Amino acid sequence: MLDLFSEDEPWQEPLAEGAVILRRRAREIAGVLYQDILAIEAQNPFAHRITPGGHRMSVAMTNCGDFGWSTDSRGYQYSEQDNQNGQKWPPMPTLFRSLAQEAAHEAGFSRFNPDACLINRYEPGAKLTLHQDKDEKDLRQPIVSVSLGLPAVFQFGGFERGDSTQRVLLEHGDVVVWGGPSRLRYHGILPLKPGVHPLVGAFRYNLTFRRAY
Ligand code: MD3
Ligand code: FE
Repeated sequence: MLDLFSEDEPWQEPLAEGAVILRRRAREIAGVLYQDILAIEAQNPFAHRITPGGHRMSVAMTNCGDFGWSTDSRGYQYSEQDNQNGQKWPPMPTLFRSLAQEAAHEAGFSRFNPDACLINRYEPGAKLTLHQDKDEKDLRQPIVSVSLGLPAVFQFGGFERGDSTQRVLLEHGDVVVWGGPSRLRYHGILPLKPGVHPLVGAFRYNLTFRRAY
């Protein structure tokens, strides 16, 4: 049969100015990415942080790279050490860095060199409320996100919290590059539906590659 469009191959979906979804882009390397996540977890376990407002986050987090993002009673920040154990973050695996750089390049950002990778782990019911990512020094640098495991409904809003949002399903292997004007849009993740993924079990993982400094 003539195969005009195969879902085995990655494809691009423009989402908004500066934002493009590279569907399934990380599928073939997902197994290795997952093993890398488990090795990072062994050095720096996932933790549910407490926000400055005193709320326990439903998403569990760890980081790798020169800097890691975390939150505690003092606020939100990037730091070279984990404030929970005083240790440096595990190094960013070579495959993580090359995936992020290639994806950014494919989306038109040729000089992206991340110094931080935040790893979010969602269990069923876990969510991320609408927020902006603006703790990074140079907001002209994009963010690259990689989704693994269970699917999630992503909310993509405008430049003010109350702006209307569009909903986009992010699935296993999807990579998204968020730059240009989209960099400061509000976004979030709706509560994860229960399920079991053949590679990662009852979780969704999201890697976000950033240039913190
Ligand atoms: C749009 N993570 O870690 S990834 C985050 O799926 C975060 O865990 C979500 O939002 C997750 O900050 C969403 C998609 C994403 C990441 C960063 C963005 C979308 C973005 C930055 C600016 C605009
Ligand atoms: Fe975010």
